[in-house]
Amino acid sequence: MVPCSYDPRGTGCYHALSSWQLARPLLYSFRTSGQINLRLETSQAGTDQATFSARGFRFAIVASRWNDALVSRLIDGARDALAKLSADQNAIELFRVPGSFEIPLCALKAAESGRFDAVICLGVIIRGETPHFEYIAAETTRGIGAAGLKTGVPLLFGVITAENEDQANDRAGVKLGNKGFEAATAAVELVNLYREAFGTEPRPVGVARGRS
Ligand code: RBF
Repeated sequence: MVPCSYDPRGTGCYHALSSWQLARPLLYSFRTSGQINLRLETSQAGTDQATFSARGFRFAIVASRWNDALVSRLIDGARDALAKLSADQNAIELFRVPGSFEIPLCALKAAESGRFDAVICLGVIIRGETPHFEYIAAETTRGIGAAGLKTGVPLLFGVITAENEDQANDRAGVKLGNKGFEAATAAVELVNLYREAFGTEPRPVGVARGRS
């Protein structure tokens, strides 16, 4: 049971978290205090508790303009998640690029700038009548993954690849959650995980950490 819902259009109740998140051995629950409880699902439920918050971390959102009506809803979802988790509003920067194909390079530059703890990539790719869909989707996915591995900065994949507009619509806040909200939530989880597990500190506001 996930008590958090994301329903900007008021079309009904559904979970903000996708099935893969629900299937994981971690339970998420949002609190009004702007923190997420992360609980390991064990027979001793409640004993392994960690809490995470976006406070003090800096986030870039890289979003395409192609399919703008849908992508704008992903951006709203991402902003909403970060606000719920107490991110500073001036710690979020939005970069718009023409299409999803351009997301990886902009995300790489954002990650390399040293100004962000995580980069949230948002786009909508809809299958058309030509093979472009395959090429753009594959290159966008590969490029975002490569940028994350190259820089060591968590890059979140909030790019919808859909057969048609209805499918994309469902994933941009109508029936199947909002992939922007989910990507931003995952970003906050990761920056907290990396700080806890590997001691990666948040980047001080206004101080760029250059490439070494
Ligand atoms: N960009 C998207 O983000 N989503 C799309 O569904 C999409 N479809 C495209 C279909 C065609 C035939 C072309 C030529 C481009 C498409 N793009 C799409 C734009 C692409 O990501 C990129 O911005 C442009 O190709 C310019 O490099």
